[in-house]
Amino acid sequence: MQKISENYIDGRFQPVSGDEQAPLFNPATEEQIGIVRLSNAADVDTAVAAAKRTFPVMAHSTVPERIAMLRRLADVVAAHGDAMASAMGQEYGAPTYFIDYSARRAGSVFFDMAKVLESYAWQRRIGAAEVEMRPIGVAAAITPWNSDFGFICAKLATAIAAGTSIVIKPSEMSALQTHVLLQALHQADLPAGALNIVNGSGAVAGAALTAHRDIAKISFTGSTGTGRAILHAAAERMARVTLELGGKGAQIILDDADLDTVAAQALASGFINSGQACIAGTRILVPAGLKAALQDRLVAALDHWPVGPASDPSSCIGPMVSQKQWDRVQSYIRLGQAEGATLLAGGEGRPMGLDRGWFVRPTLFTDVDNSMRIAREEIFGPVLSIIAYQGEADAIRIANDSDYGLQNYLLGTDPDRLKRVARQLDSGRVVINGAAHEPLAPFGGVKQSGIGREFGSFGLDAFLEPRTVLA
Ligand code: TXE
Repeated sequence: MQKISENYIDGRFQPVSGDEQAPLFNPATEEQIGIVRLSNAADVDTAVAAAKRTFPVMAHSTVPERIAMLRRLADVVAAHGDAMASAMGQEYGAPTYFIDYSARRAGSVFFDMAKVLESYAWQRRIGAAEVEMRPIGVAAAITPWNSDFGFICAKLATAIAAGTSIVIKPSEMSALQTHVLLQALHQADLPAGALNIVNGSGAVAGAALTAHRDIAKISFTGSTGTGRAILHAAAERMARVTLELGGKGAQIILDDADLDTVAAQALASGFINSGQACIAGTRILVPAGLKAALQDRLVAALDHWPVGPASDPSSCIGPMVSQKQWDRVQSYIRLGQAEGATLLAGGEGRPMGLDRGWFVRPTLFTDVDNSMRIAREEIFGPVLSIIAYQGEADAIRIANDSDYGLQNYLLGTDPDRLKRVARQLDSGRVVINGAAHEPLAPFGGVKQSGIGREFGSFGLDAFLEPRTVLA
């Protein structure tokens, strides 16, 4: 059993002084595989003080120096791809395809940010004014458990590119993965104090970090409820925030779509990362006249989504991260039935043959009305709702009738129509026919999906403040 009892502060591993601990589990076996010591407010103070001391060093670094740091980070993370993949499988249980995407490609975000720096306009002339983009101050990042490496690397890359130092509090449920990543990051030889990572709970270390007077910027990915609490904490001193929160994406299937292709695509977007993804397309909107035909195809396509542990490379859906998340998904499956939705596939309990582990049966609800809670709330598991619509305008209305607005999906054949519908959707992103992720394009949501954008130059802007000089 692995014991994680150190933070990474000021360029070295330092013992956690807090005396609380939390167990770490393999979600596929429910066995305890580790234990992490949780930081207290004093540990957070130490980390913020180190970041504050180093801030001037980072702020005065040149763009070529930052590009060199980002390239070193990319190299060391790439070199640890196998160790990261193994930790992610053990502690999170992600299926192989997601591990390949998330753990083995985590370092690419550093290259992406280096690319942004090559052409970023730090000095701009606007009429008679000279505008200079300046690092915002010491940054904090709080990250969740559903893609530990991805979130940590993306936020770190942005901080380095901006010339700020950063304190990161990852999820307490991802301590083994974070530990492996840190072995890599340590080798990048960043200025001591540029990167600090504290293990700890949200309630203690997370709250201490977000309330800290020396933190000028908070970048958070996680639940909408916690995002709201962070926004309150930041308001006190007007700290800047980027919040990447929940989602309830719609997948609009237009009436000219090829249903065979669409069924496979809809499951891929709905079950991504075992359904534990803010970008999942969990509401499948289908023309009423095509509903029965699509349902048949969706049920047939479920055969391509076997559930199992990360150790089985054929698994496409892994376990939920924790007992708490498993219970939450089960409660939504019960709720859907109580609300009057029809269970088309799946249901409560574990899939056949998987008696241990927090595995969920991939579940399709149909006859769902968009006012039902299963259509309005983020479930964060492989549970999808099929909703029938009457005409294009109705589809757009239903898609936009949501408290969330992170990522919607469109499936159809007429390119002009797809673009026209996309422009009417109220979300930070719209993905047409399974188009690939564009790493430099802005990512983030509207409404309760969050505030601000990450990635590319938009992400960098959010770690900078313009100063205007009029002469
Ligand atoms: O999230 P939390 P949880 C959603 C998803 C999931 C639900 C609950 O719907 O079912 O949230 O997951 C830290 N001050 N998403 O409870 O609590 C916490 O320690 C500061 C969406 O795990 O938001 C962790 O590091 N920090 C999502 C991080 O916040 C606090 C990803 C996320 O945990 C804190 C994960 C506090 N008061 C869950 N309380 C996405 N957008 O992808 C907690 N934290």
